Amino acid sequence: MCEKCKGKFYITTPIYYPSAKLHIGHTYCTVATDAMARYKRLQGYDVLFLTGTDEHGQKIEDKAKEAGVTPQQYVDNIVAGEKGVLDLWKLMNISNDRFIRTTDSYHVAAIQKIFKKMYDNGDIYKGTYTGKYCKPCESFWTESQLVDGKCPDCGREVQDAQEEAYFFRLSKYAGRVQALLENTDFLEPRSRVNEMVNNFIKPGLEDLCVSRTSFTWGVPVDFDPGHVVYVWIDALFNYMTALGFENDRYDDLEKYWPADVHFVGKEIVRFHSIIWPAMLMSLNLPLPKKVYGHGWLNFNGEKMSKSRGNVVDPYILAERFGVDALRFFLLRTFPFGSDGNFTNELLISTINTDLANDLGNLVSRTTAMSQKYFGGTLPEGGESAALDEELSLLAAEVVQKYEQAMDGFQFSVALGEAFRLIGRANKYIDENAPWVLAKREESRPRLLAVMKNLCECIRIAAILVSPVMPDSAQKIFDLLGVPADGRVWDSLRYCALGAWQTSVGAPLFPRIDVEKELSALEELTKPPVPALQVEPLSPERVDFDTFCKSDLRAVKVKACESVKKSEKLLCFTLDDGTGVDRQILSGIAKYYKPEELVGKTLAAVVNLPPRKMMGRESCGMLLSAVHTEHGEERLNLLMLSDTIPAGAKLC
Ligand code: ME8
Repeated sequence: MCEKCKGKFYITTPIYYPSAKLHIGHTYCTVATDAMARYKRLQGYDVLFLTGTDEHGQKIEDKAKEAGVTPQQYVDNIVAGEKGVLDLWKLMNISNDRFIRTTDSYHVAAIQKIFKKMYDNGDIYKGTYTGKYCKPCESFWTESQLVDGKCPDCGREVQDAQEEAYFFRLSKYAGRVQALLENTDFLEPRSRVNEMVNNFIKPGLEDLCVSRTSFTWGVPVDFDPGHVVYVWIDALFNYMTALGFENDRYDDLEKYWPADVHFVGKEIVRFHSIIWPAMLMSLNLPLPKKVYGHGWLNFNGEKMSKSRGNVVDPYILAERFGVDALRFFLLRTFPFGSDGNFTNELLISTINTDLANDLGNLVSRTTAMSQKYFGGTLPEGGESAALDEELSLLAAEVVQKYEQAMDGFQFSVALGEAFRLIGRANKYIDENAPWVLAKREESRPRLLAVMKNLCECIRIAAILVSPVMPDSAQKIFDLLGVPADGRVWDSLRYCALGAWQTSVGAPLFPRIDVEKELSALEELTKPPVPALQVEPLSPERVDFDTFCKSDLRAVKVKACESVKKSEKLLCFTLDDGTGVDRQILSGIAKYYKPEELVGKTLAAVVNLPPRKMMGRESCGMLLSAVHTEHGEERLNLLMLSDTIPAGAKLC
């Protein structure tokens, strides 16, 4: 390891199911992991940041079948296709060092070896599985674990399952896992420990079914054809195969394992804090140092899910607000360990308040004044005052608290600290009133010091926000002319009085018009209206005799005119074959000009009782075809061939 390195830091995200496009909830965890990886790199750690995709399992097999493609084609499209997982991480500026796909051949071969090792050491054995299976979660459950007869993780229906299967002796490790959870800080936040111990370990850990025979899209058990490895074994070991465990593709196991932290969503804490350590214990492998279970991002109070139609598209948000603003919002707003409620209003108000008003304004006021009073060149020197010392003490305190918060994965607290400094600096401008100092030549040394203190606060704040808003931080450094060695963690000591060369740029975070943006977003995220819609068929039956009572006839239009004071009605004079003119009023003025209908042969019901409309009598009804196109109602009169004589019966 290099001398300057503080040590290694191995961090992972869960590997995502490519069963549908990813939404902002998935983005949340990956952005958090990315910010942590960048923070550790900033501090001088040798970081390995792993993410990837978990591509096996029945759900994928089913989805591929539905789509009429092979499972491999299906996952390839969602992972590597347009606006797929890889595109999304690129867009979100995710700095992962490695990306694993569980369909990668090195991983598949390694999983087979791992499974065989646990079989050989007696921790995997063959038996019969009877129980319940939740397809969407790929989870097996015993009757007693169900909640109201449904999957305890997702609340959906479970299926009966019975088949010959391999089992992992999870029960054997119950005591050791419980001790690990209770006596160490392996699992955080601490509240999740009680949940695991009370809900899963204390009621009795049963052996875990770890193979399936009812589908084929998985890693085959090579010594027993027909069985595929349970997707969670396949998935969890990604954290090690991606370093080279049981394969030659990589050679980083010694350097990076055990992982320093696995970031995972709360619903998969059980797999990571019970099953994962038990399997590692079975193979006598070192355990990861920590599993951190973050909360869920809900949308307007509900968990995001494709089936509820409330998934928020990160592409739309990033395009409209900018990647850094979106990353910032996710980490500043929601405490990482708890659930958060995503709303468009909250997103916009956070951007306007913190980014446009506080940070953006501080940078633009400072650079504009530096330009105005000093042409952007701030030479060495100046006159300090007590206020500057207060700023410098605050900066030191902020850095220390920021570090403490980041080390505890409290992104929102850490960013709050950076913004405490930003807020104080904005107030410092008002207290020092540079525009007043600029009026007197003798106050120029003080004015110079004020400008440089502001630059220094901004520089420090930019370093602190850089793991979360990497591009914006670089833009800020550039605007202040900060040299490379002033952009790093080790330069976080406050030293305002060197020289600065600033420039003025476009606003970093333009203010958003709340009302306008909210309605634009609503429009964009509205479920698309189907291009063509017709009314559903009526479930009610009409008996034949009743139907035959309707007298339908061909009629010819002798004259047609609009009805005064009515926007809807046209009045038809019709030849119905009787020799006496028939008058029918019809509400179709929106669709036809009267003159274009004269001479046409139409279909009419002629034995309806007469009724008055706008003072005129209507004797019957013209038939038309109605449908909806792009949300608008369309109507076409039924036009018959002109060879059909007036009065011909329609039947
Ligand atoms: O669980 N808010 O994959 P996955 C916050 N393949 N986090 C959310 C979220 C939301 N609304 N929706 C999803 C899997 N997530 C497994 C992991 S690891 C060996 C295997 C998080 O694609 C979720 O909590 O269903 C999980 O941590 C991650 O996205 C991946 O979910």
